[in-house]
Amino acid sequence: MKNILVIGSTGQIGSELTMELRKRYGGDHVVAGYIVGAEPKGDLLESGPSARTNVTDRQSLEMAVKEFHIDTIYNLAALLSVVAESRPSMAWKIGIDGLWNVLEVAREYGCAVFTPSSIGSFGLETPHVMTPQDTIQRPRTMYGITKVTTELLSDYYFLKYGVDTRAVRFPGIISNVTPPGGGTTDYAVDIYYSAVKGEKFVCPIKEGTLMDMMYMPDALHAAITLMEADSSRLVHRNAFNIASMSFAPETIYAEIKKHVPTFEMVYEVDPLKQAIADSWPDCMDDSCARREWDWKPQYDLASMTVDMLEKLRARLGK
Ligand code: AKB
Repeated sequence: MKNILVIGSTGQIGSELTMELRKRYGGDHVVAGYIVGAEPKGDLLESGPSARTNVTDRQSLEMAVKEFHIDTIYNLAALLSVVAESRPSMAWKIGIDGLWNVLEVAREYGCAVFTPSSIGSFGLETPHVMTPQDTIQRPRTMYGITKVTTELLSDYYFLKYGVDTRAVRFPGIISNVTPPGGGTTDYAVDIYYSAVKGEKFVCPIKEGTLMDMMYMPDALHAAITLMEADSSRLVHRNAFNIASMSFAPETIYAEIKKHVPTFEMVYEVDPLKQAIADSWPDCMDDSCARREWDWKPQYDLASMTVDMLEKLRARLGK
């Protein structure tokens, strides 16, 4: 990776991934791609170049790739699972028509492409415990359908045209910088904000619902090391299961309570979120990622909780 374009650089993952890539590759070599209405600000704006790149507008992608001699594209443009259910055609337009544009530009200009998939690519018929790398997927949400299509289309461009496509299936990502918007796993971020603000947390997910989660530093490490990995070792490409922790609401609540003893949580289950969560794995088997590109997470629930509370307290002045 010499010159990198991050599409969706102001989103939850993009904002931190762009800064991390700039630390490693130099500010001038990492372009923050944004859409009108979500322009980069502060450090993101000042630490390197930015370019308007709307995945639904192929010309905007081509202009950025040509101007900055891009060889690697991180395509993070997508709607999350809950919002995709209320805007299915938009989810398809951004996730799949957009991906098509990205892959076509990558084919023409010889770029490698990372387009994440998710635990949302699995469905009710998927084995839920230690979900294998290669298994039944068949999701019934529009988010899941776009994620399975993303995996297939990315593999197609690799097999047919030799485009170097690689991806991971992200679990719910927990971070303290840019909040997620419209996901099923968002509760695991929101709960920390409530704890630090001294508010009671209303949990939209039922007790006992297990989902894979991951702390942002591990997610960034995965996205970067996979793209840096030796291609000849990769048996899989789109997309690798990666895992670091799996928990239910009562477990994260109990972990936070160790540090904030007065913290309270009540349940008010959201049926849409619950149905989506019930169709996702309890925990994934990530042995292929470990074997093929040495994936190894750093954080578990306890160490993530210490770091999240410390960072949020500092940022919110609590
Ligand atoms: C969501 O909840 O929609 C995302 C995901 C797990 O893909 N965080």
